[in-house]
Amino acid sequence: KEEYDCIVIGAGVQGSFTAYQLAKNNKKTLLLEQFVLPHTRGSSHGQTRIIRKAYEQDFYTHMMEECYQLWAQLERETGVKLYRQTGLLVMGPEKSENYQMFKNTLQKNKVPTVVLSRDNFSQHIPHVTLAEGDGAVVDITAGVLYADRALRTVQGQFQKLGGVIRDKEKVTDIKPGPTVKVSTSAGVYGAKSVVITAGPWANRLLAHTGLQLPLEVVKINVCYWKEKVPDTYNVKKRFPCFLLTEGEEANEHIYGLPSNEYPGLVKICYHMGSVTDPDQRDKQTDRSDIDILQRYVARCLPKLDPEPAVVETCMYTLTPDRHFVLDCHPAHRNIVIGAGFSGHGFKFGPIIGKLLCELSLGEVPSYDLSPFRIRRFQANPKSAL
Ligand code: PYC
Repeated sequence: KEEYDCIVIGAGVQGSFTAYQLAKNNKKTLLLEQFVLPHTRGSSHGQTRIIRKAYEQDFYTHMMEECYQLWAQLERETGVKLYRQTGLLVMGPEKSENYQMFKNTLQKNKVPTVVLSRDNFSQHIPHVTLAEGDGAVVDITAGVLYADRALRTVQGQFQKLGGVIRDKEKVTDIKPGPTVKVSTSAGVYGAKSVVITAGPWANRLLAHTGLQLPLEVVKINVCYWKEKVPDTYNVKKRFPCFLLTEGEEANEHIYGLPSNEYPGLVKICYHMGSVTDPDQRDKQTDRSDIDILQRYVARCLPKLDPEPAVVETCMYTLTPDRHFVLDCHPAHRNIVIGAGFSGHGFKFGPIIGKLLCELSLGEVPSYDLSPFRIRRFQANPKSAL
């Protein structure tokens, strides 16, 4: 059997950055992926993602400070452009707790922002309706990450450092021990530590180790909306990404990105979907998230056709509190878990990679991981399986 210092299971954004960090630390690392790479069957595909420091909780904003630097470092190392600054417009009921949490976190952490008043809103953000009672603040350094390109780039760097990627190799068993034994559809490997970053498949893999986490997998309809007049909401016209904390249509966030990857099409998604089996996601045909978005687009984005022109699929793996799981396995400390990214993890890839690498090397993690520990689920039995 082939021996490694570490095996990372799942080559999405979190697994790929973890493998890259391990290889940078001179660890002999194997990155396993069940599908042929690149693929669109998990949660890391698509041309763009939002990057932002605007968050309800400080701890994410703090992590993003360093994370922006790590994205820039990867850009410098490779000469590949991965980030484009657009700003992020945060809107929501001025008096709501959620909107105030975003605004406070930005201001407390001295993130460069512009607060827009109702009077000057349409001058800065034309063709968007700000609902009665809504406030608006722009996180200036936010922008777009080129997601597919980022994934290819980090995997390429990992391989340049001597890392091994084996795709189309599904893990069939994990046997914990001082040397963890990982069996796949193609072979058996041993490693001093294993990192599980399998996205929607996390619990399937954890079942081999006697652990289940309270994770729920939902299917997201990623909708693209056609501009009635080309380039109204275009990245080149400095139209920003946006986030509506809550609105007339629903309580969950609505996100938008300026037209960029598909000319004339603006990406807008609802931050919730319907429960799915990750291997059967095409069987989940619920469109209630699309109905919500249609009503929102008709109300607030008058220069878009309120019928999605393209609908793509993604999956979120949700935890009960929507915070990540970044921890060692409670019974097998050399098995490390990165899971439950709850639809907002992509932008954190470089810092998650660093943290999971630190955990797998037995180092003290660079950030306080208490919001991300598994024991929080045990403290609240309702949220544990
Ligand atoms: O976390 O910014 C985000 C995001 C946008 C769409 C889904 N998640």
